[in-house]
Amino acid sequence: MKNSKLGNKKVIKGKRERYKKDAERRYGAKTKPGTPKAPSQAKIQHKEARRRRRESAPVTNAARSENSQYIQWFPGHMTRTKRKIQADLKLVDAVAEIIDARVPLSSRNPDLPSMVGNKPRVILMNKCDLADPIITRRWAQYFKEQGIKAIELNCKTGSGINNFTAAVREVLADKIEAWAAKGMVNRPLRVMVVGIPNVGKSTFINRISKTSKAKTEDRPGVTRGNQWFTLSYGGVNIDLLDTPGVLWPRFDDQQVGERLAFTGAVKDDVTDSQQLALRLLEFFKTSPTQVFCERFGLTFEDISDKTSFELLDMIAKKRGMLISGGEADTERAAIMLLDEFREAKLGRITLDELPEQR
Ligand SMILES: Nc1nc2c(ncn2[C@@H]2O[C@H](COP(=O)(O)OP(=O)(O)OP(=O)(O)O)[C@@H](O)[C@H]2O)c(=O)[nH]1
Ligand SMILES: [Mg+2]
Repeated sequence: MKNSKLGNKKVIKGKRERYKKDAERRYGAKTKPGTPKAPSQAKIQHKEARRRRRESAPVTNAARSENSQYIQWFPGHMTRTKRKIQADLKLVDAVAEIIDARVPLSSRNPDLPSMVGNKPRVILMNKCDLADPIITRRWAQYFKEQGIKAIELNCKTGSGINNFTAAVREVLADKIEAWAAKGMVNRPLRVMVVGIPNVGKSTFINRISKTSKAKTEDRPGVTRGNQWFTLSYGGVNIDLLDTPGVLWPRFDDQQVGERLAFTGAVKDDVTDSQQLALRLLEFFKTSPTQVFCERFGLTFEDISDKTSFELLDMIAKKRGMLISGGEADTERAAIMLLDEFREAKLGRITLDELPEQR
């Protein structure tokens, strides 16, 4: 048969050649494959602005250390998400702000009030299983005193999830009464789930809907668009809108950026793991814990006498992380240390103190 596979390929190739020639005639020849494309003027300007911002950024508090680094992560999709959140706000009755119980202050986006206005809001303190339980209780009390409805959650097990509908109904009490007066009895509660990246927004939705429809992963920046989920929980109809995690353009307090990098809300690619691990060790030097010492076979004297780098070196050697020549592989040890912190293997640690203790 004439219309063989080869024959078809030829026709397509011919078409492609024609398209290419036509495009070259109109827009000029493309650079040869392998030739790096020159950055556009806009890209150069963007990079230059970023460099200027970086240099002018004030470094505050504990971040003043030789191991401190400037942390920032605000990719374009976050700006788009902010706009989408504002646009979709009219579709919801309330906003559920998910925060990380290990950093109840640092994980609250300061731009959120301007994004969601005065929509009734509840705070879900998630990942309680990784935070210090006593401090989490104090934070919950603190929010209560501030007149903010907050509930403690562990979306890994579902603990605390049955308080969600009651909390939403409480902040929407007036609206629910008005709906009932109009005969709208089982009207779904429409709630937008917002928060910084990797705090467990999608995991919460999966947990409450008893499905795994929302994509989740142990890295920030997984959800890329707003998505609705319809469910019924304890006889209450709920529509939840999952949103991508949003940070803000600049951490004025670099300690905030650092803490968000420790907990995994900032993409690892934009930080230097070793410097970050050294900063984490500086935290353990000021607040040493038994669990930390035992895990790496260190004494409290080691922790106070040694520099963070010496500690990282010791940890690498104790874990057999060596490079050729028997030297410690501190880069590998740094990544391991951050991973273990994130999994609470170094203890259940809350990094943010309550305002009165600051
Ligand atoms: N230990 C613990 N891990 C949790 C909890 N909730 C979520 N996770 C984990 O946190 C990681 C991030 O969860 P996601 O639901 O993808 O987070 P997200 O907020 O939707 O993240 P983005 O879509 O990137 O903004 C996953 O590995 C979850 O398993 C929790 O309560 N405890
Ligand atoms: Mg998500």
